[in-house]
Amino acid sequence: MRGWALSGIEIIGFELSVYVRAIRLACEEKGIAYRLVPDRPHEGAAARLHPFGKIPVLRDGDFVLCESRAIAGYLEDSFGGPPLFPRDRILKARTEEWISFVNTTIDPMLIRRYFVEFVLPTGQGAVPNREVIDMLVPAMRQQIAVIDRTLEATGWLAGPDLTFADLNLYPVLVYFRESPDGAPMFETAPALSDFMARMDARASVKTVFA
Ligand SMILES: N[C@@H](CCC(=O)N[C@@H](CS)C(=O)NCC(=O)O)C(=O)O
Repeated sequence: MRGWALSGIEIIGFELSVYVRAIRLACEEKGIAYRLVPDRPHEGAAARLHPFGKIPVLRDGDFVLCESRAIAGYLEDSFGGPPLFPRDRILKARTEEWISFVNTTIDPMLIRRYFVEFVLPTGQGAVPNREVIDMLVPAMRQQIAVIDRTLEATGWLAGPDLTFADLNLYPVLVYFRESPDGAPMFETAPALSDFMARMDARASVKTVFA
C-alpha cells in the first residue's frame, strides 16, 4: 500500500468531465496526490493513450489505465486512505450496482442526452430542441425519484458511509441541478437535496469544483 507522498500519478482529462471529476474526487477523499493533465477527449495524451480517445486516463509510471471504474479500483487497491469500496460483500455489491446504474443509465440520460442538448443543440436555429427534451422528462423524473428513495435509507447510495458510488453520481447531478428541467426536480427530492448539500460541503468537492 503506497502513501500519498509516493504517488506520481497523472489523471489525464479536462476539468469539466464528470468521469474525470469522479476520479479526482476519489483521489482527494483518499489523500492521493496527483497531477491533472487537462486534455480533452481525442486530444493530446488522451488520444495517444486511450484506445477510444476518451477521458479519464490514469498514468502511474509506465502503467496506463482507462475506464473510471477500473481506475477507482486501482486507486483503492494501491493506496491507503479511507476506503471507497466497502469490505462487506453486500455493501460492495450495492456500490457496484450504483456505479453501474450511473454509468449505463443515469449519465447517458442526464448528461449525454439531456445536458448535451444545451451544449450542442439540435433545435432549429441552434437552440435546445424542446421536443427532444420533453420526451426525456418522464424518464429523468423517474431517475431522480429512484435516487431520492435510495438516499432516504442512510443518506448514501450504498450503506452507512460514502463510497465511490456517491462520488461517481455527484458530478452528474451538479450539471443536472443547474439545468432548467432538473432544478425543479430537486425541490421535490428532499433526501437528494440533503445529499447534495452534504457533498457540496466536503473538502474534496471544494477542491475539484474550485
Ligand atoms: N466508460 C468511460 C466513459 C468515459 C467518457 O465517456 N468520458 C467522456 C468525457 S465525460 C469522453 O471522453 N467522451 C468522448 C467520447 O465519448 O468520444 C469511463 O468510465 O471512463
